[in-house]
Amino acid sequence: MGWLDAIEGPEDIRGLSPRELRELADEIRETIIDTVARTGGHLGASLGVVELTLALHLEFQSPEDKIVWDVGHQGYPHKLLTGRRRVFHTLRQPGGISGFLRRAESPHDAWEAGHASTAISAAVGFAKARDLRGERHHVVAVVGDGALTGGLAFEGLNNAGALKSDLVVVLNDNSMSIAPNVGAIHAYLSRIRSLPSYRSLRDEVERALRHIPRVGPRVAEAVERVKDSLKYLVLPGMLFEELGFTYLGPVDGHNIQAVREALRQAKRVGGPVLVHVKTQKGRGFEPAEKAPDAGHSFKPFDRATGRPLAKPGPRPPEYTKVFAETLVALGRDRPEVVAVTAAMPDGTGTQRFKEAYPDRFFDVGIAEQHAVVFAAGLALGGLRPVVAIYSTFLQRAYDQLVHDVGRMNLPVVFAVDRAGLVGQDGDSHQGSFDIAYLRSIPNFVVMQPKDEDELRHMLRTAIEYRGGPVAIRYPRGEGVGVPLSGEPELLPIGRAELLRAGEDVAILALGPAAYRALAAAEALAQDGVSARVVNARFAKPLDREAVLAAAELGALVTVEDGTRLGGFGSAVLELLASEGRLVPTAVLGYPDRFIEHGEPAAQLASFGLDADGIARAARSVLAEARSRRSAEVSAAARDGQGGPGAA
Ligand SMILES: Cc1ncc(C[n+]2csc(CCOP(=O)(O)OP(=O)(O)O)c2C)c(N)n1
Repeated sequence: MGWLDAIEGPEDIRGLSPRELRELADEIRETIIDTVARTGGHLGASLGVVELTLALHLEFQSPEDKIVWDVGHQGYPHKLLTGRRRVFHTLRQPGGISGFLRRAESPHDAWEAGHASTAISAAVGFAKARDLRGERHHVVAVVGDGALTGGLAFEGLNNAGALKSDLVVVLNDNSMSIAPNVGAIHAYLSRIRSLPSYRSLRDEVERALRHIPRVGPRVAEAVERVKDSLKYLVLPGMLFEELGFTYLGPVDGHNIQAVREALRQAKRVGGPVLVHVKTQKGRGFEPAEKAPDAGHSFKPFDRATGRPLAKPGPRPPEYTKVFAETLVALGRDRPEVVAVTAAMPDGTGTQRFKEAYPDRFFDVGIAEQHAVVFAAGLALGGLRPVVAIYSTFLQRAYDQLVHDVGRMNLPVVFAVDRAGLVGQDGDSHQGSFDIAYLRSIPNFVVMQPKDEDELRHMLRTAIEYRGGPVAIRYPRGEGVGVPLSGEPELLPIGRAELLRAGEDVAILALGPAAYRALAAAEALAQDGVSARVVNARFAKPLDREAVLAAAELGALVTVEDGTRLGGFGSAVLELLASEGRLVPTAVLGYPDRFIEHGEPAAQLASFGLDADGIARAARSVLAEARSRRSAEVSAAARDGQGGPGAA
């Protein structure tokens, strides 16, 4: 029995001695490592904040005080301390607790995220609401140095400095985003990381001076003035001071007492205060500490070695890998091709492009908006940017897609990875919306390959297309296992591919759903139903001829791995409606709700998007079409009997 077993909530850690707290920290680490070895998850970030989390819960009284975690992937120690110890083994499992913070899980989860850089803005909102309602609790945002590369974080800092409400921002600086952090702010933080803590020394002097009666305050003011002129030379954190924050630090984030002292000081100072805490990502688990991403995210692994548990047999390559290799190959004799990532060189596979062509690769940090506008500039400057961003994170750059790329009709290629269900990361990360949000922008071509080989063709097609922006969406994980053909081919824009002839019902599928549609057609054939299967390839422009020809059969099913609202099926219905050719149609896609974490195959089945579901939908539209037809026939017969020409 350890300390952790007795902890039901943060109040239970308050009586522990410094030594006991350190032992508790060790137990928290062990529990996290053991659990993530089985479940997979965000190990590195959580291991890095164990002591920081303890210090926060010791100095702040959650849930009255609001602790606002950025991203939320570092929330495992927080979960263990706030009543979720017994269910922690269900982390990220279907029906289990989330890998991020969830308001529905605990009153201690003041905020929920998944995307980076939101915490400061949210905390400023919490602080202002508190002030206006005359409440007195503390508000503290915890934000990583990676998240600080996101423009939104600076919008929050800027506003906080102006509003001047009491607010503590803890900068959890581990020098890492997922990959090593990038950019000028990172270089700045690295410089001040190495400086001794300045603030405490200065404050001690000031406090001592103020205690000398009469002369004290005046001398302190003079010291303040001297400090103002000197601080440009010596004070760490000037950037934050200029933004209206009091800067405290840097503090060793693995020393609970030191962090507590800094947090206490922050509460005393009042106004917006930034506490700069230095931590080590992956701390306490050697395979994480040594990993190039400091163990950001682990699949289930062998506890002893940290190595991923091997999957049996050879597996098809992941879409990301095929994209990355094709991009490198296409870049070889196309010097104008450049690659852009927003802090995800490994996740998007663009790291390979970096290795092949270091000068033509750009990691801009967690800055999707900048990535898109930067690419617009690159395109106008004569280059051919390929911007690889996950579907969910590209949402952040929506105005840039519309205003800066679509409107000027610029030839930027968007490689929209993780389009569709993503599994354990859950609702903040599902790639549900990109078809809907991209196809509504004029000038965009939006396509999705049915398999990893077609991805190669689409990438070449997109890079050689001169007509405007192109988005290629493809899912997380393995391809379908088709052989990769020779040279990538050029595909005709806006042309679908007939995969199976059929006369009773047509299934129009976008992406790998085409294979499920083929399996459905096979099952339908057993029942004597002849189903046509079309690989749509394009959500925009639609293959008008193929869609109208499909409608001729009188019964249609559309299938896509994305929300039903405003997606590919909607596009088909819009076309049919505008041509006056609507027929019974089942639009299969994700339901209109945020989709929790889960096992994608099971989720697809529950949405009726697996082969069985597609076959069911086909039978039902066919039945509807037949009953309509027979109703029409009987109506015509009735009309015929009563009509003037009746025999
Ligand atoms: C808008 C957005 N883009 C990309 C990501 C992917 N992502 C998740 S965590 C992370 C790194 C965050 O770095 P930092 O804030 O320093 O936290 P750390 O993991 O180092 O603790 C990134 C890029 C994201 N969550 N949100």
